[in-house]
Amino acid sequence: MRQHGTSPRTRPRTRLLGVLLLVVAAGAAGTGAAPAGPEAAPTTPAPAVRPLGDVVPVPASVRPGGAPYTLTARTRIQVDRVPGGGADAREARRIGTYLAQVLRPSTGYALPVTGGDGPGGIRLRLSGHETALGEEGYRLESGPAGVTVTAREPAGLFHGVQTLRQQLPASVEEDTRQPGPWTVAGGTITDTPRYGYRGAMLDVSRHFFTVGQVKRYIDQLALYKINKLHLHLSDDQGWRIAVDSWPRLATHGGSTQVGGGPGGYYTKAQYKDIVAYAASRHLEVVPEIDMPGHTNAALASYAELNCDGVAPPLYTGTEVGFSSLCVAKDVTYDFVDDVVRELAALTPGRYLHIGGDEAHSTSHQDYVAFMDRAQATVAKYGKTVVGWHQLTGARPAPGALAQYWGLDRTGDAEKARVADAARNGTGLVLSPADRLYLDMKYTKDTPLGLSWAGYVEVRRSYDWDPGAYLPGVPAGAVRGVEAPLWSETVSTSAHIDTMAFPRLLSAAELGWSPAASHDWEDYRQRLAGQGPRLEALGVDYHRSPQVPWRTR
Ligand code: TNX
Repeated sequence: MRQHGTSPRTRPRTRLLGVLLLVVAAGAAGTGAAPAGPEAAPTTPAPAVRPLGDVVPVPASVRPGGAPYTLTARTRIQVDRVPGGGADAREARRIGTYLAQVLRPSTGYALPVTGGDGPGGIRLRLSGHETALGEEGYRLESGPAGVTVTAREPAGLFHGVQTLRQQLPASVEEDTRQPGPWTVAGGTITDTPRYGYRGAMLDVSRHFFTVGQVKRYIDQLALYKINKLHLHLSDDQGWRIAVDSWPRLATHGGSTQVGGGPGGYYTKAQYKDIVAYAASRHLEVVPEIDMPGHTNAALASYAELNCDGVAPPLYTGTEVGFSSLCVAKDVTYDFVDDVVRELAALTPGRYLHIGGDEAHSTSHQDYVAFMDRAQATVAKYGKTVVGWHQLTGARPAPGALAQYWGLDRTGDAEKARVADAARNGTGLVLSPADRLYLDMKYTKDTPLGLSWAGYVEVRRSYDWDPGAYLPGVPAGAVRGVEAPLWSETVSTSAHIDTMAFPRLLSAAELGWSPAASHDWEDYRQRLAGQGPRLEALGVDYHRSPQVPWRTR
């Protein structure tokens, strides 16, 4: 289930310090955990109970109180029978099994997943009456007899399970048996997300990532309630998805990457495997084919797509803005139709992203004409268009989403164009490059990454409000946030770890938690508590000096 990939696992260096911190944490929790006296053996961590709500993203409502619950060797995971059964019942059961798989290796408990609705133990229940919990919300109730997670929809149960996981000690994430105890503070959490779109983008074009590497990232995203995985499947340097009607896109266009090297592509079966794995973690895949610019890999694969009929060589550099599909040729639209049709058929999600950024070698008139036709094709195959925010300079289709990647310092005219589109019904997903681009260096000393948008340390990634970011945008127009990870300099899972973590958690919290909970001091303390968890998962995150990281 958990894949540790290529990432190095770090081990605690100062066991004693860890014990002291655990004692402090237990005391602060005020949950009645037995205080460890001076006689406590330094190698046995004192019982530590994480205060209720000490999770990322912070829940909408936390009411601590009452005695905690401690898992035992006899704990069962009960999944209530759903009246009428059906797909939701099967999914609830599957979520129970997923939770058991997370908890079994470290606790060493059997944790049988059973039907029934008896009291005690861990209980997962779906209830259609819980309308206030919406599509993704949940309630977690913890007391001495057990922990119950209630939701209206399976997605809510899944998110509630992530909260339960984070309430347990970080060592629960280990894949070998740990001492415990496995205690969840008492009280009630009631939680629903601020935004429905909480995304992460992985650029698999500049460097190719295997199915296993993508699944590893999906598992990491799920822990923080991210619900969209945007895959940037094509760019100048590589085409990464098999298309039956244009096979050379993958076999030729996918045969290299930035800096040379073998590249790669997903077969249709592999892509479906990613989509299914993402769905099992309640993430929707948003596939992107970037058009009409960023298309050198396609142009190199088929000479007829070029205005001059000559295929350029494959490209392994990192410049942008030099390529364009031939807007005047009919064959271009046959190509777009075939690609969108095949990709839409593989993708159960609502969205299809058509890029539209940095089309610097396409005239404005051509750009508008091309985007009109490309958007119509997406609608023809039943999907909702997403485009980079340059789409707002053309004619966004009704219902389209524009992904804003400008900066604080982006000019007023460009921001006003985006705001105009938002007032006219275009939804916005916010990915400001100087806040949420995970490929920006943290500081000048960060070995990987780019810095065209500036340096983005953890506080900068967190300390802004998506609801008040662009002037003149109506509240309902902001659909959420997304953290893109471009991969010009990123080529391994260890690279993903250090660039995405911990900044990805900023996006997760901005997307999920209520605006009123925004507080850097509180956030950095909770973030500090994620350090040991990420370590236990084998995630080699950036040890930002802005965060008072806790050691294990
Ligand atoms: C801008 S933002 C790009 C990408 C680059 C990225 C590097 C956007 C839609 N395009 O092509 O990879 O910057 O940070």
